[in-house]
Amino acid sequence: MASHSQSHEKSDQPRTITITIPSTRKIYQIVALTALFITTLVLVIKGGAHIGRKESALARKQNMNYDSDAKYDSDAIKYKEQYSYVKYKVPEYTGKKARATFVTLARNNDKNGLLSTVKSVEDRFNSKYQYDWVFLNDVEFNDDFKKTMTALISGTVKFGVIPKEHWSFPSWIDQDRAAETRKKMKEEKIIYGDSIPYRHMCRFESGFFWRHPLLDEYEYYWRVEPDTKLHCDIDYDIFRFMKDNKKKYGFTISIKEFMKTIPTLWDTTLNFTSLHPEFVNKNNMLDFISNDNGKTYNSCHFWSNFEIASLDFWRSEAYTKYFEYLDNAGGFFYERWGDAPVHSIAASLFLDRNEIHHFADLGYFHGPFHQCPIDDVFRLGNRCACKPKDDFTWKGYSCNTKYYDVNKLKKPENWEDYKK
Ligand SMILES: Nc1nc2c(ncn2[C@@H]2O[C@H](COP(=O)(O)OP(=O)(O)OP(=O)(O)O)[C@@H](O)[C@H]2O)c(=O)[nH]1
Ligand SMILES: *[C@@H]1O[C@H](CO)[C@@H](O)[C@H](O)[C@H]1NC(C)=O
Ligand SMILES: [Mg+2]
Repeated sequence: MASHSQSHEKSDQPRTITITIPSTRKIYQIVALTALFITTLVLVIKGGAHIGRKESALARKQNMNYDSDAKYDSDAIKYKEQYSYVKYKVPEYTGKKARATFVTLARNNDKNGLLSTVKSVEDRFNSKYQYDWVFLNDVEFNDDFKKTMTALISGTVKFGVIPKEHWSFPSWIDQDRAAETRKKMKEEKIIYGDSIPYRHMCRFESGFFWRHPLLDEYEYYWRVEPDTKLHCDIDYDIFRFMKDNKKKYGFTISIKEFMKTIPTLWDTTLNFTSLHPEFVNKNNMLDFISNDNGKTYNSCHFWSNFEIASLDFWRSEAYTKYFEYLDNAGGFFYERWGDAPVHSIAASLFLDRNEIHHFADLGYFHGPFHQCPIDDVFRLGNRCACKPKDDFTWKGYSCNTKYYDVNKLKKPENWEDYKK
């Protein structure tokens, strides 16, 4: 704001000077005018800076209130504020909508990685329905991030800070043991093996994102990560599809996990289910995640950087207790448990298999894998901007073939042409 007023004043300056003729009186006038001009300039700049300060003081105050009070439910209202930056306009959707939102966990420096991601989601889907978008961060989002995302997104955009206790070591974690693991995983060159923030991220996505007060009002969410992309047009309301068809968990890509990151996750899970057999669904999908009827985990999981799912599932007693059990076991820090296997094991055990849905039709990219519909009629009809030969769905390292087999789903005619 300050810099804008400044450049405007500057452009007036040459005009004032060119009308002067050198005489003593004129020189006095010039000096007086220049002084007046500088004073005005200073006042304008100060005014702008003052407004800037006021905004950040407000943001600081809200943040402080939040940090100082862990009872985030009662503080929810402070986060409901909408930013009123410049925003792109679309024809307003007035049809029926689900109670749903996009949710993105990001750092301030993820802004650039989100530009084309958000644009692809808006262009392919959201400009038609204008669903909200919630951004969460372990520190406050800066103004640049907020105004950029607000400008790109057709729905209401909200920014939240994660409470400290959702992004830190729980008291019962033995720090030496956690440090020992990181050292060992670094030596073994396990990706993110020595990272502390990555572990906080995995624990947060497993147990806490859905508890943020900004998500309280929603029933479904769609998780979006920076540097991902939607390849195809989506011309139906995906959230209403979830609700109308009683779906609780939707995925695009499934894949095998790196077992060195989760050596005791399955045994910990078995200990939990023997304590709580009542949570295991009678029509579960154990055969997707285990090849030996539950003795061992086959490492198949839904790639959770994309998720369209029910928040009520994570809020359920089964999942809440499961997460608590895992968190107490400490594997987020003593190993490197990812939110993908945690979510996937829970969905496969606690949901009815009919509540899980494979979105085969969206076209999706998160490095290094693509989902690209191999059916020509569909791909061309939905303007998919991807190459079917890049499609990961039917390749050996994917778990989708297994998913289709255990659920007796019909694969596309030409799927075997895309196995390699
Ligand atoms: N606020 C915040 N967000 C983070 C942090 N680390 C990761 N994230 C977000 O958490 C999500 C997952 O992190 P990624 O680094 O993409 O993890 P990944 O998908 O396993 O790994 P990549 O293959 O590198 O994408 C993304 O939405 C990130 O923006 C962090 O320290 N702070
Ligand atoms: C599971 O429970 C058994 C019996 O209490 C125990 O010996 C074992 O260590 C537990 N496994 C894990 C991974 O927690
Ligand atoms: Mg990622």
